[in-house]
Amino acid sequence: MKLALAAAAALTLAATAAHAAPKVSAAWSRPAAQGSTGAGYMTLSNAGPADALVAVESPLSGHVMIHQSAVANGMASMKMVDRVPVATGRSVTFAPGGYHLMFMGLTRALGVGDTLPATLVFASGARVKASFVVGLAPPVAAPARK
Ligand SMILES: [Cu+2]
Repeated sequence: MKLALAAAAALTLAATAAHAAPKVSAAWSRPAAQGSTGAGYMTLSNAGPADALVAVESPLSGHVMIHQSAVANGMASMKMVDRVPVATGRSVTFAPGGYHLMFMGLTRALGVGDTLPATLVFASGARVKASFVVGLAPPVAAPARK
C-alpha cells in the first residue's frame, strides 16, 4: 500500500515537472551566411518552479553559446554565460544588447523567412523545442513587457 502511494506520488511529480517547463516565445534570428555565427533572440517565461537555461542544441550548429552583452565605461563587450535563471512567474528577454544565443559555424545560410530549429535545455532537465524565425527585426507579435 505504501509502495503504491509512493509510485502515485512520483507519477504526479513527473507530470507536474513536464507541465511546468518554461515557455519560449517571439524567437527570432538574423540573416547569416553559411559557416558564420547565427544569433538567437527570444522571450522565456516561467509559470512553474524556478529553473535556468543551461544549454542550447541545434541541428544547424555544432556549438551554441549563451552570451550576455553589456556596456561598461562606454565599452560594449560580450561574455559567456553558464546559465540564465528564470524565476517563477518571471520572464527573461534575449535581445540585441543583452542576453543572446550564438549559433557557431552554421551548416547552412539563414535567409529572411527561414527558421532555425533549436532545443533549449534547462537545469530541471526540461527540453523545450524552439523555432527561431529569421528576420531583420523582432516579430511584431511579441507582447510588450516591462
Ligand atoms: Cu555573443
